[in-house]
Amino acid sequence: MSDTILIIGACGQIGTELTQKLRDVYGKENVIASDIREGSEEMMTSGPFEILDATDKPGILKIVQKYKVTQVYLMAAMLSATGEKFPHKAWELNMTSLLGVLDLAKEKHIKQVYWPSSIASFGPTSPKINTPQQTVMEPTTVYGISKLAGEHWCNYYHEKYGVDVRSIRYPGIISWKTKPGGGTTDYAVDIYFQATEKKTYECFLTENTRLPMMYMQDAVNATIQIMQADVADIKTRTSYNLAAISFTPKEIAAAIRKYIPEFEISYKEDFRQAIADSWPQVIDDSKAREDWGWAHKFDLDLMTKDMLENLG
Ligand code: AKB
Repeated sequence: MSDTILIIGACGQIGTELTQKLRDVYGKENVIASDIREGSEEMMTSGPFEILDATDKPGILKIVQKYKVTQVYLMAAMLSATGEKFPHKAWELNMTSLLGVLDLAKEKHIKQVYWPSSIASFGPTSPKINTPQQTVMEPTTVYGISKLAGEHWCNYYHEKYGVDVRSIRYPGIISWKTKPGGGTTDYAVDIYFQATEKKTYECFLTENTRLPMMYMQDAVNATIQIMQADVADIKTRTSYNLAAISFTPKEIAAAIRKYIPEFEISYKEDFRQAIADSWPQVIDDSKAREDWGWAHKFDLDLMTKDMLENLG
């Protein structure tokens, strides 16, 4: 039997592009997009779409049964910066949605689950350079706490009930189709929009704040690759470190200046600086590369060229 996929949170930054790619790969009728509200015209017309609250387990089950869904990609989440403003809401959304979907897999309604973790699951006591797959993890944001707890719930459901759940710790994701909302790495998306629109950008992080990042095409490919990998190759059931590029605001501004020489950046840090300072700078993702063959394609220059071509 072929796979039928449900994406929860399909209208978010990653969900939007993941949905289109999955529709290309699996056929549009086999990929059901869902979100709490309607999405772009492309999203609504390129395949089935359902309004769905990620925390509503009976509502998810109804859709699973209606379409005979076999795989769920749970992309709905409240990110780091918004999570600090609404800690209880962040915990409620991030944990209730995950436990509901894991239960549906445990109850054998679905066969496979994808759930994203994040570099936010690390904290200030984790090594900052070449942060290993397994190390000290003491996150200081609610988002990070929910991601670390979620990783261990995934592992628990796998060990205890045999649930086939797979996960990646995403770095900051950069894209031009849909903007992210409420994250700390969002500056690396906004900077491209402002560079093309206004030729200037005021950054909320300081110039030498280095963070792990990745272009959307790489993130979408990694997500589908881990889900398609042979079950024997998935040896980590908490979440895999995943890396591509690491840069600072000063370095991304210099990369943009190669194409827009008059571009200017200024710096005015806000509360997101403390979040960024608590995260790794460079991630060691050798486990993902060894176990299921992960390899990134986009470096800073290639990504900058593609972003500016698409936004220009
Ligand atoms: C955020 O900044 O909160 C996210 C993330 C790194 O998970 N982009």
